[in-house]
Amino acid sequence: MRNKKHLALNKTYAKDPIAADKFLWNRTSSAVSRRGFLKKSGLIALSTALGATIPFSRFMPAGLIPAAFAAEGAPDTIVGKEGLVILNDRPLNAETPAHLLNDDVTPNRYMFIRNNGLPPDNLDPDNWELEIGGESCITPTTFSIADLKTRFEEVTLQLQIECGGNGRSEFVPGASGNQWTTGAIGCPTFTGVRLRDVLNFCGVARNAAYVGYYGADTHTSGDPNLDPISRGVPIAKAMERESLIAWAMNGGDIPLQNGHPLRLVCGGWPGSVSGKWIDRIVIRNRIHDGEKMAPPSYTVPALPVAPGSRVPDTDMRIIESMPVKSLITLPKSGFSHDFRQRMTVRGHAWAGDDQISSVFLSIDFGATWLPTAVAPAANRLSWQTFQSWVQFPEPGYYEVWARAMDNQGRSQPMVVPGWNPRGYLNNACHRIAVQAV
Ligand SMILES: Nc1nc2c(c(=O)[nH]1)N[C@H]1C(S)=C(S)[C@@H](COP(=O)(O)O)O[C@H]1N2
Ligand SMILES: [Mo]
Repeated sequence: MRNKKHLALNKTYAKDPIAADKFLWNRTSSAVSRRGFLKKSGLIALSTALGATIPFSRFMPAGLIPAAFAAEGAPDTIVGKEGLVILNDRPLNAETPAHLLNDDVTPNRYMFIRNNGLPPDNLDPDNWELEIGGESCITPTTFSIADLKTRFEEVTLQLQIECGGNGRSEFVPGASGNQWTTGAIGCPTFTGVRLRDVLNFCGVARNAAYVGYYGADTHTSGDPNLDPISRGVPIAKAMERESLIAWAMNGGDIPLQNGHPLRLVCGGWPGSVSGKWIDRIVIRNRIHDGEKMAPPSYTVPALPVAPGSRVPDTDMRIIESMPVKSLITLPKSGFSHDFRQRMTVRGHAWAGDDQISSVFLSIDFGATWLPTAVAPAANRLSWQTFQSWVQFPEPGYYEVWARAMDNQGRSQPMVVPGWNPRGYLNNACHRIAVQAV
């Protein structure tokens, strides 16, 4: 339980992003129910920290940082990631509010953080080693980052990374895990080398089936024999020209929390396949069997199930390409707008391995839909920006809904789709509230 002493520590550690991780104060998933109310445990912790009970606690929104603490200097922010909403502090998980994702290319500070364990500290990029091996690797080889830079062609691509659990908070019955709303998505540029160039250099055996990664982060238990996560992709996805081993994000170092000094990026698939802090890649002759490869992690029922069902592992399939989705990033939900003026609406749409063919907007709860201008993708596996304007007929409360369609003719559902035990793949339409005045 955190007390005032720890809060004071926050201020000191706030200068040091690594240490700040360990002393972040915020709602933790255990202290807050999925409906957003403070649970008893969270309430006790909060009251202890405040030194007083909270008579109206039942009205207190879960994300609220008591003014008493806010005055001390917002202890809940991640240095270099201000504005992100922290969902869990150990491991650190933080999502980006929709309106902060308005940039065409997601800046480093607005890239969400999804950690399964604790990031490495005291890392030394100059002496970082990436080992390529596995039973289907012909010549296992170890590379420094300098080796990668000199031996292989450098590539820069804009690539979307979306956590498989983005949107989890909307499933009923709820699923355990971080209660992501809409903000576990980002699309920065990454610079590195093609994974396939490195794999081919080391020799890919004919029986190669899968490529798995290991990272230098540690399990929250502190047990050095446990991996927080070790996932991967089928060999075909690994060999795509957009699958990268990256050392830079938006032209600078990858932020520590996003995988500095080296990460894998396999865009369009659940973010969990894009390993951070990677120090080992294995070419496997079977489906990789690292941590969180097996059900229920990152798997969904092969066939639809009734909400709340218990699904046997054998009926679960590994999530591959992510579904079509869109996000309204301008204006911010809750915006107040002069109804006599047109209102610009902007956002992004993406569709896993596929492209977006159209994005439509509705201001009348889906009765009618207006087309938008959808910009071409910077490259394959990059989200696409849409823009249009709407005009409200009279003052009042409106919602703007966005609905994207991919080039396979698949569209977003209006309501939360296919319930699954762990709450993955919610691609329901995004909607924002607008007050026309
Ligand atoms: N080593 C390592 N790699 C990892 C993770 C992790 O916890 N450890 N999290 C994965 C998950 S579940 C996601 S969604 C993405 C998130 O990337 P980001 O934190 O840079 O947004 O990283 C993936 N790679
Ligand atoms: Mo994820």
